[in-house]
This record gives sequence, structure tokens and C-alpha cells, in this order.
Amino acid sequence: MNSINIGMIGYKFMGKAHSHAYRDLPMFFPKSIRPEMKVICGRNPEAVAEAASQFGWEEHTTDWKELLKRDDIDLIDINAPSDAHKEIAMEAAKAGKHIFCEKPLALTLDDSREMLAAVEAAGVKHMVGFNYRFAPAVMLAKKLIDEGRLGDIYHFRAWFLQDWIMDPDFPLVWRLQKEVAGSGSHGDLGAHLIDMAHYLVGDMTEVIGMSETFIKERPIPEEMTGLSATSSKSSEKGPVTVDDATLFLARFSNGALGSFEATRFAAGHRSTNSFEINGSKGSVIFDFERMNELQVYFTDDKEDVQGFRRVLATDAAHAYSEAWWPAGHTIGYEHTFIHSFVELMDAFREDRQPVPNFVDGVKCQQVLEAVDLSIEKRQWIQISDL
Ligand code: SOE
Repeated sequence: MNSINIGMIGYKFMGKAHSHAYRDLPMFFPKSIRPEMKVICGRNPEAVAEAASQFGWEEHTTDWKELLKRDDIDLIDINAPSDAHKEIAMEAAKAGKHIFCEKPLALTLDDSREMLAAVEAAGVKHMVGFNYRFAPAVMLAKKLIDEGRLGDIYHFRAWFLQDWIMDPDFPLVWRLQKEVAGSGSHGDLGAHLIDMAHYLVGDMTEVIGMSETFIKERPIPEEMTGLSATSSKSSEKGPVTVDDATLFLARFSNGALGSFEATRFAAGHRSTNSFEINGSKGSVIFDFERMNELQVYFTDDKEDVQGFRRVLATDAAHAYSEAWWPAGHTIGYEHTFIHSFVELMDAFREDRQPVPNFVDGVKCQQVLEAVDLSIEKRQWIQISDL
């Protein structure tokens, strides 16, 4: 197998990120199976036609059901708004298509479990878009933990801070509507932190959270828009039905303690996605806005030079780095998607499931929902109860 034919549903922010990744992958990873950009699909005919020509897709369509019927499509990439994930994934699995789906996998835990059952029954490959795992500096943190170089893990603390909806006149876009997005900062940003915790530290046993919607009503936009919307003085307002911020505490099965903060109301923070891990032998700190770096601290460093130091994860010793530039020549956000798809293509070659897949998507959804339940009941919730 030398190539995989892709049919992609969605053409906005993630559609662009995915298209770019499919397009660049063969140039930098020539030994990888080649993703062929066959068909892009979206609701608005003019916009999807424009996206097809701008991003480099062979064809475009507005009919995703027709797309699933095509024998020449191997994999369906779902990056439409979250409320569309389940129906498309269930149908795609039934049609025997492999699936890449953006996070959060579904609107509810039950839905995500149905999606997992469907892909398992169909025997197709499935992957979920937790792209931040694929920053080489994050993979270095994972390596240090797996090799025991941080010792026993005591703390995982993570925060994903944005500020793009602080203006009360920012419109009621789909990301602020529960029936479309599932949740607000929790499922959008918190989902990434939860997956990162699962990847680096392991499973959680119990959680307790709190959340707030600071701006309860917003102007209704004329058309369905996303992050790029601008403030609107429209007099008609509607209720914001998702959280603006969600915080929670967790216990991990290995004994570590976790704290998580996801908010869209952190003034000055455009997209601060960070974690710090403290173990018995050292610590690491990652900040996505400086994504090529990992701060490391080791307790057995000589006393006179103890302190955090910055490791630039661009050397040959670091994941994916040989494919890119000479050491010290940094990479960016878009590369996390390219690396995700390299993993997906490797899974085809090695005939295994890619990681993270729908199992990880369900695990993330389980924590999201446990936190919601803990907020509703104002008490700790055992993850295994869900
Ligand atoms: C918007 O809040 C967003 O783009 C998320 O949807 C992404 O998953 C995250 O990577 C950055 O912020």
C-alpha cells in the first residue's frame, strides 16, 4: 500500500490545518504512506469550492453521504463542528471507511462509546485529533517519564488559557452552544489537557470540578461562525449554554495528584497551553507558546548548578526532528498535525491501530463527563462509576 485516499468533511480552522498537514507530509516524510487529497466536503458550496482550490483538494462536494459511497475513498477525516461527529463516524464505519475524527470525539460519553463500538465492529482504523501529543518537546517529557528519569510522579498541573470571547459583544458562535459543541472551554481546551494527562501520567480515578459562564447572553450572529467572528452589536441576544471556564482536581491511579484549568477568560492569554509535572527525581514544564522547548530539572544535578534548564527539542535525539531542519531550527503548531498523520500512516503500514484512537477519545469523554457530574452534584466522582 503506497497511498491512502482521503475524503475530508470540514474546511474551516481544522480543515485548513489538516489539509496543510496532508499536503506537506510527503515532502518531509517521503518513506511514509502518501495521503492523497481526493475530496473535501462542506455545507456551503462556494466556500467549499474555494477551500478545495486554496488547500489543494482534487474535488469538492456538499454531500457527505455521497462521499461515503465512493469506493475510491479509504479514510474519512471529520473536522466539522462537534455535533456532526457521531452521525458521520457511525455511517463512515458502516461504509467500511477508516476514520480520523477531531476532538472532542462526541457530545456525550454514551455517543463516544457508540462510536467506538461502531469502528471496532467494522474493523477499521480510527484516530482522534489530540495533536499536542505530537510536539517533540511533549514527546521528550513522555520519554523522560517512561524511562523513570523523573522518578515517581507526584503532580500533574495543567492550564489552557485563552481570551478570545472576553468581549461581551462577541457573538454566540457554535462553540458557545451546548447542542453543537457539547461544552465550552471544558471540551474544547480541557479535553486536550485531559488527554495530555492520560498520555503522560496515566488513568485518573476520581475528579471534582467547578465551572462558570461569566457572560450569560450574547448577540446572535447572522451565520454560523467560529473563532474568526468579530464583535457584534446585534440587538437580538441568546443564552450562552456552555461553560466559559472549568477547573478541576483529580487523583491518578499511580497516586499522583492533578489540577486542571481551562478558560476563555484569561486576559492576555491568546492560547497558553501548559503543563508542569513534578516527580521524585525531577520536574518538567511545557508551554505551547514556546513549543520547541522543555524546561527540565533533575534533583541529582550538582548542587551548585541546580535549577530548571531549557532543552530545545530540535536535535536528532528528539522525535520527528530528523525529518525537519538542522538542530535549533524550530517548528510550529502545524507540525503537530503532520506528526499526527505520520502516526496514522505508520499504523496503516504496520497494520495496527494509530494512537491516540477512539479508545483515548472515550477515556477523555469519561473524564469530561465525570467533571460535569461532580459540578452538578458538588462532590467527588469516581471515574469508574461512569
Ligand atoms: C479554539 O478554542 C481552539 O482552536 C481549539 O478548538 C483547539 O482544539 C485548540 O487546539 C486551540 O484552541
